[in-house]
Amino acid sequence: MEQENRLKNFADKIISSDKRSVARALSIIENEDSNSEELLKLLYKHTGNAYRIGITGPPGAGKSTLTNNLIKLLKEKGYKIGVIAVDPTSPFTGGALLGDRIRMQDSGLLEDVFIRSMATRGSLGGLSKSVVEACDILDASGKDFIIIETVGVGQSELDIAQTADTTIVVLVPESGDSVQAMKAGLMEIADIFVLNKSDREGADGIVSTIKNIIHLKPPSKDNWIIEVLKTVGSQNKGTEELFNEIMKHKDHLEKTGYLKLKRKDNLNKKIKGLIHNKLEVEFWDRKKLEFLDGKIDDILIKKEDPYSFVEEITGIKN
Ligand SMILES: Nc1nc2c(ncn2[C@@H]2O[C@H](COP(=O)(O)OP(=O)(O)OP(=O)(O)O)[C@@H](O)[C@H]2O)c(=O)[nH]1
Ligand SMILES: [Mg+2]
Repeated sequence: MEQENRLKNFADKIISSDKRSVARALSIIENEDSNSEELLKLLYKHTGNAYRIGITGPPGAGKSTLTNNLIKLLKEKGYKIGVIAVDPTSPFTGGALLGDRIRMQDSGLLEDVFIRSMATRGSLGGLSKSVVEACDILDASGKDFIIIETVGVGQSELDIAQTADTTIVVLVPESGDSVQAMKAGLMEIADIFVLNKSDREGADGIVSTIKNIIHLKPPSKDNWIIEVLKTVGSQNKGTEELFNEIMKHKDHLEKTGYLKLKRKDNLNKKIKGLIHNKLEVEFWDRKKLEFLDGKIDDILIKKEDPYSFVEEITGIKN
């Protein structure tokens, strides 16, 4: 009972936008603390008001720089902003990471802006789950916009991007980039393309290439036309245009009813994901793990097959 009250007070503080409580809640989520679900239950009613913007693209494309520019602009317009930066795990980007923090701190000092980095640890599914839950916390705390920065290299990043209402894919004028992006599935998820570092040579050529690729794609169900914008993040050029395009997409999604549809679809996936996790965690008790350990060598040397084993351990026949 006392525990229940404490959690309720905690949730109320988050809803009233208390920065320290929001920070604590994000740690609880990130550590997959046992309290996290109880907290999320209390906050659920208060989510759904923030507009979620995903920014993804290859390492070093300028995602943090653009995020920083957007934060400043949104802030000037009087919006409350939350940012989740999903750290790349690659040790090669360690230096850039530190740079991220420094640049982001610029905006971190602003009122009504909450910035948090999250580490890519644990399982892949675990990461996107924590990131989405972190967004829910920021959402419940009354943010108008939430920006999620991820490096567009893996499946979990694509999952995260798909939970955003508007996904921005950032590319740069470097050879092979657009081809790489296609391979990484970034073409599939982009609502807006940004060619950053367009102060560099070859920018217009890449813009044409991206436009050609977009034209080859079948039109999206909601008939949204994907634009390719040029920015120079380091000079804060093109930020206003990017903001306008985001708002245009937001407006489009709202008017066509696709925002609701997209969120419903995400909710459906989320519930299925939660069930999947619950069942899996519950399933693998010590006895079953030992049972698998005892059998794995026999399966390896083909004395038994994995399908029969699964039938046996689950008791579910085909
Ligand atoms: N020339 C040029 N440099 C830029 C531009 N935008 C950003 N940069 C620089 O590019 C470097 C990488 O920028 P970040 O914003 O950290 O890129 P990122 O995509 O967030 O990088 P990761 O998070 O490490 O994947 C920094 O040194 C920026 O100053 C631009 O428009 N032109
Ligand atoms: Mg970054």
